[in-house]
Amino acid sequence: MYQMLDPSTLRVLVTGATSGIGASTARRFARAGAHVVGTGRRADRLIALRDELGPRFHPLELDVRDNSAVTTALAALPEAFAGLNVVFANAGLALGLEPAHRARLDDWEDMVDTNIKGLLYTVRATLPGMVERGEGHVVFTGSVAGDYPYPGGNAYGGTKAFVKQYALNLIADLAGTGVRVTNIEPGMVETEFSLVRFHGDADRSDTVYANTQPLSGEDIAEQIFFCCTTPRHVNINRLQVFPTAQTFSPFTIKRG
Ligand code: NDP
Ligand code: 8X3
Repeated sequence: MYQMLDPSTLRVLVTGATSGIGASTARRFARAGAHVVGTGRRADRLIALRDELGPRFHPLELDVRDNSAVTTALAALPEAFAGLNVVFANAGLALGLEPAHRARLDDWEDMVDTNIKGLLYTVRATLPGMVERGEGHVVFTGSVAGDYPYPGGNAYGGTKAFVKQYALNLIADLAGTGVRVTNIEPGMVETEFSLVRFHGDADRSDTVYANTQPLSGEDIAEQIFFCCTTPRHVNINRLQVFPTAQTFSPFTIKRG
């Protein structure tokens, strides 16, 4: 019988655990017996998860854009959660869907600060320990937006292309260390993602998911759980996951 890892041996960090993919992933691992540290800026959501999941979940209010807060908090985890061996750097966002010449520069800056710099701070605060211990797994939430261009994807897709290439470069650096790296690249997942992208416009965000079947946070959490519980000699570099109702854009041709 094929031997998967025992999830109760996993000490998992999930950034962006207050909603969507991160919340589903925190639930998936904690319910399977792992210890899970969940972060985000909305403390009330983290406390609710702690109430739901019990003492195997440790809430940590954290803005990933604040490097000193990230470094300090992750160096001071309670004993049961220290010695992380899964780091899921998931916190991120898209802001706006305007063409580049009408996009807001502050939206672009916020995406770079969160999706790129926040992710780098998370990795830098946790990777040396995993290398030292000879065991670990870094998982990113990339996106199909980092693989395929689409109108309005401009800076958001750029940040996710960064994540994809950074993941591959980490794999190159970490060969032989016992630390593995996976970039999950989902298509459309129904979460608070579009509500955030459209700056709280619920009518507009609802239209994204109307009359179709998108992926759910649970769908992605299940893929992550699989990647993280494969035996330690197996590394899934990239995993691109679309709902069956979605695929690539055709080429655009302007005529006339
Ligand atoms: P949600 O908006 O539901 O969740 C985003 C999470 O990121 C929240 O927990 C939020 O927490 C956290 N977050 C955002 N900014 C910060 C910050 N500065 N500091 C700490 N936490 C932060 O969306 P998703 O679950 O869909 O998004 C998760 C990841 O998945 C993102 O990286 C997104 O780009 C990616 N993705 C999403 C897809 C989709 O279609 N939904 C498809 C492909 C990728 P809080 O606000 O409490 O801080
Ligand atoms: C989220 C998927 O296609 O909305 O990363 O950019 S998409």
